[in-house]
Amino acid sequence: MSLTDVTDLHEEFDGDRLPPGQRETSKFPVLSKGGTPDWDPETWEFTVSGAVDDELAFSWEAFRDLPTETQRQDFHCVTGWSKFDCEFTGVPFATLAERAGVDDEAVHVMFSALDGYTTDLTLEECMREEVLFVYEYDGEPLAREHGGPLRVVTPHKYAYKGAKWVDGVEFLTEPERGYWEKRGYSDTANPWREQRYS
Ligand SMILES: Nc1nc2c(c(=O)[nH]1)N[C@H]1C(S)=C(S)[C@@H](COP(=O)(O)O)O[C@H]1N2
Ligand SMILES: [Mo]
Repeated sequence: MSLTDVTDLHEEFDGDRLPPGQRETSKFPVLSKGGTPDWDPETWEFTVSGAVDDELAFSWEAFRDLPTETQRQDFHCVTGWSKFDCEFTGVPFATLAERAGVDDEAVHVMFSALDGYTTDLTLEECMREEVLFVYEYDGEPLAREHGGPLRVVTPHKYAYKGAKWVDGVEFLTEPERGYWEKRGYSDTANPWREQRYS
C-alpha cells in the first residue's frame, strides 16, 4: 500500500506542526452539531452537481470502485485540539472534479451531508492533493460517529471544513457560506493564521 505523508504541510505556512493556540491530543474526540444520522447503503447516493460538464451520481458500491489513496495527515479542530498522524484512505477531490469536468466559471464548492450540515471552500483549496473523500481510518472502515460511511478531510484547514456523512458536492460560480461559516466561523479557516472566526 502506498502512503503519502502530508504532515509537513505546515511548512508551506511557515508554521510549527502544532498550529498556534492548539494542544495535541492522542484521542479522537467526536464533534457533531447533532446526532449521527442514519444511512442506508442500499439507497445512499453521492452526487456531484452544479457548474460541471457532467453531473455524477454514485451508489455506495460504485463509489467504492473509484481509485483511492492513503495519506498520513494531521487534524486540527477549531475548538483547540489537534490529532497527529491520522491515516485516511479515500478518493481525492481532484479525481471527482476531473470526472465531472469542472466549468471554467466555477470558483467555489459547497459540501452537503446527511445531517443537514454544509461547508464551503474555494475551488482552489479543494483541488489540493490532501482533500479526500475518506471511508477508511487506520485501515478500518470509518466509524459512524466520525462521518462514516464517507467524510471529507481538510488538513490544511480547521476540521469543520471537512463534512462528515458527506453525500453531495456542488460546484458554484459564486461563493456561498456553509453551516458554521454563516454562524461566525471563518470562511478561510487556516490553522497557522488562527483564522477561527470571521
Ligand atoms: N456533517 C457534519 N460534518 C461535520 C460536523 C458536523 O456537525 N456535521 N462537524 C465538523 C466539526 S466542527 C469538526 S471539528 C469535525 C469533527 O470531526 P470528528 O467528529 O471526526 O472529530 O467534523 C466537522 N464535520
Ligand atoms: Mo470543530
